[in-house]
Amino acid sequence: MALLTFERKYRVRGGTLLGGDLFDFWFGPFYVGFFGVTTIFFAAIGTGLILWGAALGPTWNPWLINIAPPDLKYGLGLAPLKEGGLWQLITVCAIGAFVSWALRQAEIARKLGMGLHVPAAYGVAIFAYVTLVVIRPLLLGAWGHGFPYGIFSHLDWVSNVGYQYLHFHYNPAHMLAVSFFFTTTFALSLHGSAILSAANPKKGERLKGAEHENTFFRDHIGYSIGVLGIHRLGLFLALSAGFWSAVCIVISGPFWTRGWPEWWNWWLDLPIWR
Ligand code: UQ1
Repeated sequence: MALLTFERKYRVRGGTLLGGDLFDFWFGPFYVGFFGVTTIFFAAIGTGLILWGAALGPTWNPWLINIAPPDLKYGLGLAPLKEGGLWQLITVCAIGAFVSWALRQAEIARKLGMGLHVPAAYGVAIFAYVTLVVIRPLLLGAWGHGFPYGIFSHLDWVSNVGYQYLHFHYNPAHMLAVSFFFTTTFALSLHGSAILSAANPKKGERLKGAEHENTFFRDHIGYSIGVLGIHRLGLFLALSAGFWSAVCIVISGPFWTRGWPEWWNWWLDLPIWR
């Protein structure tokens, strides 16, 4: 079935989670849906608040614009708008927009009778963000533990929080996260190159498929995970990277307050060395 025919056939009502038929239509190529409307709503208000916060600041240099979370003295309460309240509202809008977007993905997947893998995967990215700006600040007792919204300022935050634990690379969950990020890029480069080498032949050459891909890896390393398996592995690796990233920061402070190198003393203290 040609793509245009397919889209006409599958552009049908149903599969919505909320709002019934109300927003169940397309705007040009885009599905609207209840959660398309809520995404636009939160994204527009959030962007407006960011512009307001930027206007209050000393610069319009995009690298240097900074919207900071409240001072620690405000604890888990609401702060005045110009003292972190904007950051709090922007955070609400961001989470509203991200969750709306995930639910729009879920509605489209349901409409097409597909699995919910895409919204589940995107949900892990949302989880990592929510861990930084909600879960960890809640556990530490102040919104001021969230990261500031700004390009350089959030990099400075990462650097400062890292050095607060002396050497973040000794955080075992950080080690796992980094390893998963590297393995993800390695797997995608293997997979992308495998697909292009088979499915993008020179003019006049024959298209190759799964048999060639499987045989390449069996000849090369004695094992092929298969054309479905490589996508399962890729999803697992990528979600693990995001998951362990969230774990590595949420345990820093709430679970471990000293330098991360010191955490490894449990190894040096094992009775086998005595
Ligand atoms: C692989 O086995 C495979 O199946 C045929 C692919 O699909 C085309 C791949 O892209 C890759 C990279 C592999 C090799 C992966 C492992 C874990 C052996």
